[in-house]
Amino acid sequence: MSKPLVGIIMGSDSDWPVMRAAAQTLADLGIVYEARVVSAHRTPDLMFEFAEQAAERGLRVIIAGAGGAAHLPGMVAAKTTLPVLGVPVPSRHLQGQDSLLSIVQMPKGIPVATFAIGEAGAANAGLFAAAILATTDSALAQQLADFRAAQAARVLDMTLPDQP
Ligand code: RP5
Repeated sequence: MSKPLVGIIMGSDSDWPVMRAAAQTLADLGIVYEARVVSAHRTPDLMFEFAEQAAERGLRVIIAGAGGAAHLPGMVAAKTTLPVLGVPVPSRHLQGQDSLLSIVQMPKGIPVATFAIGEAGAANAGLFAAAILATTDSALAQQLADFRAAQAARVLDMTLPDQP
């Protein structure tokens, strides 16, 4: 098994049902990934270790999902120059708006690319990670083009039944 190119991290196993969409997208494209729980406030030392070692372990992109006070993507981005893609996970009380705002409002100097709240954001983060890797992998670029063509074909095939 080759080394993972994308690291998917999240603050809790409760984030996995959402973050699984990123993993599925990468798996569908044949991209080797790793997925694990790393919490900014509950395992801060592990978070720093993960971020510090990510590039030397061969990761090229990090996807970080978090809910509520979503400091995980920002703190990881502060400790690595790898691109960090943040996914706001829906939270219990504010439905992920807190996650979204706290990930997207990174102060100047340390960027986190921020995606939509929830599963669509996780899937798009997977696609965006693939697009980053595809800049140096023409076979993957072709796979992404094929994915889009198949998606377009599905839409072109759509019909609307029971029209009054
Ligand atoms: C965050 O707290 C996690 O990213 C999760 O979205 C949220 C709730 O965590 P649990 O209470 O479900 O473990 O750190």
